[in-house]
Amino acid sequence: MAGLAASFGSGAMSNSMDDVAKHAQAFFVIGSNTTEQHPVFGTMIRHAVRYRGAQLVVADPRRIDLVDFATLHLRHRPGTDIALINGLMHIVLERGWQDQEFIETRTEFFEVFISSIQDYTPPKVEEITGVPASLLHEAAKILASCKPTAVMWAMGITQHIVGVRNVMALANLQMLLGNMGKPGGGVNPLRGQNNVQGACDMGGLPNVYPAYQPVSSEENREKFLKAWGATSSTSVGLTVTEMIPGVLEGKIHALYVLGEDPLMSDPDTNHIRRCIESLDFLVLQEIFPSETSIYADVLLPGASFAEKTGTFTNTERRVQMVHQAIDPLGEARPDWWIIAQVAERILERIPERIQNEAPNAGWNYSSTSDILSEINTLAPSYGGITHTRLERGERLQWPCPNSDHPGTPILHTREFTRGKGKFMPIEHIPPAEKPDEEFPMVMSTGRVLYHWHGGQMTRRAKGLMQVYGESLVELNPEDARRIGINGKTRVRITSRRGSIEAKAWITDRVPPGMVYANFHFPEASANELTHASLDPVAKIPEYKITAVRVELAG
Ligand SMILES: Nc1nc2c(c(=O)[nH]1)N[C@H]1C(S)=C(S)[C@@H](COP(=O)(O)OP(=O)(O)OC[C@H]3O[C@@H](n4cnc5c(=O)[nH]c(N)nc54)[C@H](O)[C@@H]3O)O[C@H]1N2
Ligand SMILES: Nc1nc2c(c(=O)[nH]1)N[C@H]1C(S)=C(S)[C@@H](COP(=O)(O)OP(=O)(O)OC[C@H]3O[C@@H](n4cnc5c(=O)[nH]c(N)nc54)[C@H](O)[C@@H]3O)O[C@H]1N2
Ligand SMILES: [Mo]
Repeated sequence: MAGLAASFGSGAMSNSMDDVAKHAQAFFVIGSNTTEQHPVFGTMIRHAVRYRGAQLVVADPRRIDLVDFATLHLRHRPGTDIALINGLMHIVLERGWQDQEFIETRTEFFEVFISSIQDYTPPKVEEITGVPASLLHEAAKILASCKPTAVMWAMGITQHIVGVRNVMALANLQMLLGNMGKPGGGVNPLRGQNNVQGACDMGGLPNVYPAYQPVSSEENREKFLKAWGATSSTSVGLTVTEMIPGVLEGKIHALYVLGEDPLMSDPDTNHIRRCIESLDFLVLQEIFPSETSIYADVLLPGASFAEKTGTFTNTERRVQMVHQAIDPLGEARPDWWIIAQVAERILERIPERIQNEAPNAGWNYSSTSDILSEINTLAPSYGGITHTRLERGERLQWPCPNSDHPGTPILHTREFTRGKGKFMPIEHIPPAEKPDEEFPMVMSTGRVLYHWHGGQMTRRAKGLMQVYGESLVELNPEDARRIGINGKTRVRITSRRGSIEAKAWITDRVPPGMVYANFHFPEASANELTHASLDPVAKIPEYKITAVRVELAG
C-alpha cells in the first residue's frame, strides 16, 4: 500500500503485461529480479520463453533465477548500465540494424545522439562493464533481429544517481530499434507497490495534482482550491528523500506519514533516526506497530486491504477493484476516511478557507465510489473509470477520458506525449561511492521472494518465517575463502555509516567483489549501511551501490 508520498519508480508501462507476454519476440530484462519480485509477470515471461520460443536477454550483475531461462546473461558491473546500453546501440548502428523509417518519422535529434554513441566501442564497453565484447555482439543481434523486443526494468535501473539517465538510455534503444507504440514492444518499468502507480496518478508527488496536472499552474490551483476548500501554493514541494533530511536542516517540523516505515526503508538509518527524533510532531497512520511507530506522537490505525473497498492502479495503468472481506479490526478505519476526517478538522482552522463552490465538493465522502466520482471530474485520464464499470468486469487502463471510452492498453501508438520522440545523448557516470582500500567491496541491496520491505507484514506470517526466518547476505565463494569463513556462517558488513551482522549465503549468484543484502529485518537491515546520494532529477537514492568491508563476525 505504502506511501502516498512515495515516488520510487518512474512512470507506468507503455504496454500491458498480457500484450508483452503474448507478442514480444524478445524480452530485454535489465535490473529486474522478475520471478522473485513480480512473480505473476515472471511466470508469464518464463511461459513465453518455454512455449512460444521468445528470446530472453537478462542484464543483471547477479545470476537471478530468471537467468535459467535466458538466451543470454549480460553480467555487467553494478552501475555500468549506460555504458552497456550505449555499447549495444553502438553495435546496432555499426551494423545498420536501426529502424530508419521509425527514426525519420517519429523521432528527432538523431544526429546529436549518434555522435554521443561513437566512443562506446565494444572494447571500451568491455573495460567499463566487464561484459565480453563477443557477448555484447550476440545480445545486440538478438535485440535487433527480434521484432519487437520489449524492454523491462525495475529498481536495478532506477536506484542509482543515474536512474533517470539509465531510463533515457533505454528509451533511446527502443526508439533506435523502432519498438515504441507497437504490440509486444515498448518501455516497461515494473512498478513495485500495489498502488504506487495510483498514488502518483492521484498527485502523491511534489510537483503535480491528480492526473499529472502541474501544481505550478495557477489555473490548476484554482480548480483544486474550489474542489477541496484549500490547497498548496504553486511552488513545487519536497520529495520524501528531501523531507526527512530537511528536519535537521530546520525546513521540516512535523510529518504525517501514511503506510511508510522510513526507519527501515530510507537510506542511512542512523541519519534517519536522528532526523525523526528531532521532529516536533510525528503522526503515523499504520496497520501495525512498526520501527517508526516508536517515534510517533500520534498513531492512527488504518484498515488493511482486506478490511476496505476501493481501487488500486497497477503498473500497467489498470485500475483494479477490491472489496471489503472482513470488518476492520479494533479501532481501525479505512485510510480515506481518516484522511478526510483530518482534512475537515484542518479546514475548520484555516481562516481563508474557500467555502465549497463546486457541487459535491469538500471532504464529506460516504464511500470510495464517491471519491472516484470526484476523481472523474478532476483527473481527465480517469474521467470514465467508475466502480460500476469495474464491477461489470470491464478491464480499464487509463487514459480513459469518458464513460464510453474502452481504456488504453498501449501508449504512444501514433505519437509520444511531446509529439516526436527525442533522442538524448547520455554519457556514463560512475556511481557516487567508490570502493577503496578500507571498503573494497560493493554491496547491492534489494528484496527476497519471501519478504516485503521493512517486513512489518511478512515477519508476522508464521509460514514465511519458517521458510525465511533471518536475513541472508549473498557472498561469492571466492570472497568467502578470502575472509576465511571456513565453515562459520556469520559475517560483519561495515560501510562508512554503520555495521550489521548477518548469516552469509555462500553462492555464485553474486560475482566476486559484490555482496547482496536485504532490508527485511531490523536487526540486520542493509539501510544501516546505505547512503543518501540521490538522482538529481527523480531524487531516488543510490540503494544499489554502497562500498563495504566484509569480515568474519565476532
Ligand atoms: N517479494 C517481494 N516482492 C516485491 C517487493 C518486496 O519487498 N518483496 N517489493 C516491490 C517493490 S516496491 C518494488 S520497487 C519491486 C522491486 O523489484 P526489483 O527491482 O526487481 O527488485 P530488487 O530486489 O530491488 O532488485 C532488482 C535487480 O537489480 C539488480 N541490480 C543491482 N544493481 C544493478 C545495476 O547496477 N544494474 C542492473 N541492471 N541491475 C542491478 C539486482 O541484482 C536485482 O536482481 O519489487 C516489488 N515486489
Ligand atoms: N536498501 C534499500 N532500501 C529500499 C529499497 C531497496 O531496494 N534497497 N527499495 C525502496 C523501495 S522501491 C520502496 S517502494 C520502499 C518501501 O518502503 P516502505 O513503503 O516504507 O515499506 P512497506 O513495508 O511497503 O510499507 C510500510 C508500511 O505500510 C504499512 N501498511 C500496509 N498496508 C497499509 C494500509 O493499507 N494502510 C496503512 N496506513 N498502512 C499500511 C505496513 O504495515 C508497513 O509497515 O523501500 C525503499 N527502500
Ligand atoms: Mo518500490
